[in-house]
Amino acid sequence: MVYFKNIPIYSYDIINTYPHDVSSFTQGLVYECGYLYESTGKYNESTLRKVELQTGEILKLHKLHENYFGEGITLYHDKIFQLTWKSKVGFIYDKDNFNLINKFYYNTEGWGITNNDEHLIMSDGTDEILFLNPKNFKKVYSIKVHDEFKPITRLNELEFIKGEIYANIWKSDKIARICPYSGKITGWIDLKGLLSPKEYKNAGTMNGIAYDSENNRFFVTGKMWPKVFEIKII
Ligand SMILES: [Ca+2]
Repeated sequence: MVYFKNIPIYSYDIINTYPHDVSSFTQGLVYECGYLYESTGKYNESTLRKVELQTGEILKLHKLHENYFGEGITLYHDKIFQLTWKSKVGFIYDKDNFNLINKFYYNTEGWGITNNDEHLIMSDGTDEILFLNPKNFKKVYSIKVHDEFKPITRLNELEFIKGEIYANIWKSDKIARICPYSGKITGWIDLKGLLSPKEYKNAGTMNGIAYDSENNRFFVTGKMWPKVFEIKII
């Protein structure tokens, strides 16, 4: 195991690859029962989509109004919660038909979202992670993410996995593993080299972590990446 500033740095093995829409500016990613749910960003291009993992086929697509820049999503009690970047509004959809059920509002930017079944867990681009009541969307508490020396900012797409928060760091090849109580970084996963140099030319930053809890499978992708990778963390 390699350590940096007393924090373990994990590497990866590629278990499998799946096709990914290269026009997809990935902002949120979750997995359930053979399907990925994905949120994409950019004004006038933002979407929510249901994608078959194996084929990359888009089975359902919802376009956001042109004024909204889509951000993170999470699946909570058969509903999809989707953030927008600067509009301070989130959308709640029926998971099965993408019908809009409700909206919710927040005071920060919206970046990533996940949940631990008790709270919605949200990042806003800073070092803060907010824990929200999923019924009234009020902040219950928050944590400040840090290593031994400094705050870790630009926390982006999130996934709550086995008691830890995993976070993409915007413009970085690393995923942070975060203690949800203290905010302390418990590890880094260095995903450099996932895409070949040629693939990387047309691709954006890594963003998108999804977890298959039934089969313990871990998926990552990025903005305009040609592939979704199933990886094993080592
Ligand atoms: Ca995620």
